[in-house]
Amino acid sequence: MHRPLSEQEVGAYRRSGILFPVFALSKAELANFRGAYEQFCEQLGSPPSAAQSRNPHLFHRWAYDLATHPRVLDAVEQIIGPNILVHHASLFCKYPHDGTFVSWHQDGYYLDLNEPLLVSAWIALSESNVANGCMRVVPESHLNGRAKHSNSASSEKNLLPSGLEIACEVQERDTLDVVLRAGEMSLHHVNVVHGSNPNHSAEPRLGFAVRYVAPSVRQAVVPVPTVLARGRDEEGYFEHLESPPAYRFAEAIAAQAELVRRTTEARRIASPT
Ligand SMILES: O=C(O)CCC(=O)C(=O)O
Repeated sequence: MHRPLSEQEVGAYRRSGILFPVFALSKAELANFRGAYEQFCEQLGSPPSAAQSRNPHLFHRWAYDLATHPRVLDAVEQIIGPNILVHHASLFCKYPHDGTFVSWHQDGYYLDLNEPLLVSAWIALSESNVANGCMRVVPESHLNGRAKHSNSASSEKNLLPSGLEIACEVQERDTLDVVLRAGEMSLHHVNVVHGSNPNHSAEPRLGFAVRYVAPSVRQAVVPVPTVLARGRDEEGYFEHLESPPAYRFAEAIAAQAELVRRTTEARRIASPT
C-alpha cells in the first residue's frame, strides 16, 4: 500500500479530529470527476435535489469510482485499518448566493455507532474557501464523545435533511475553516463538530463526502447497503452492494428515490417521534 499520510498526520487527525489538506485527485482525475458531476446536473436539468444528492455511489458509476478511489482508500486505511466499507456518501453542493448551509452537528449523533471507527473524506470538486462556504470544524470536539442535538435547524436551506443541530452554542474562536483546493480532501472524525456557512461568492462550492467504516462496527439505525471497498468483512453486520452500479440514467434516478423513500420510512418506524 502507498502510504499517503505521515505518522505525524495520522497523530494530528487523532488529536484534533480533522486533517487537511490531503491530496486526493490528480488534475486529470479532477477534470474527469468534475465533468461527470456536471453531466449529471445537465441530465437532471438542475443541480441535484436533496434525494439525488444522497448515496449517488450506489446508482451512478462515476460516484462509485470516486467513493472507491484507491488514493482516498490508502489514506482511510491508515485511519481505520485494512478492511474498509463505504458506509454512505452525499454530495454537498452550494451555488452562488443560494443560501444553503450546514448546521453544526456531529455525524456520530445520527449514525449511532457502537464505536467511532468511521472517517469521512470530504473531497473537493471545486475550490472550497471561506467565501463560498467551506466546511468548518471545532478541532478536538470529538474527544468529548457524542453531544446532545435537537432538530432546531430544520430549514429547506439546511443541507442536513434532518435539521439536526448540536444543543450548545459553538464559539467562533473555537472554529477552524477547512479550506481546500479542488482535488484535495479533508478527513474528519465521526464525532467532530462541524458545519458550514452559505456561499457568498460567485463560484459554486462542490463537495463529495464519503463515509468509511470498519466492518467490526455495529449500528443501531437502519443503514443503506455498504460497498466493500478494500479488504474483508468477516463480521457480516452490513449488507453489501453486490456489484458496481450499471443503471441507465432514468433507472438510477428512480432507484435512488426509492432507496431514500425506504430508508426514511424505516427510520420513521424505528424512531416514531
Ligand atoms: O459540506 C459541508 O459544508 C458539511 C459537510 C458535512 O456535514 C459532512 O461531510 O459531514
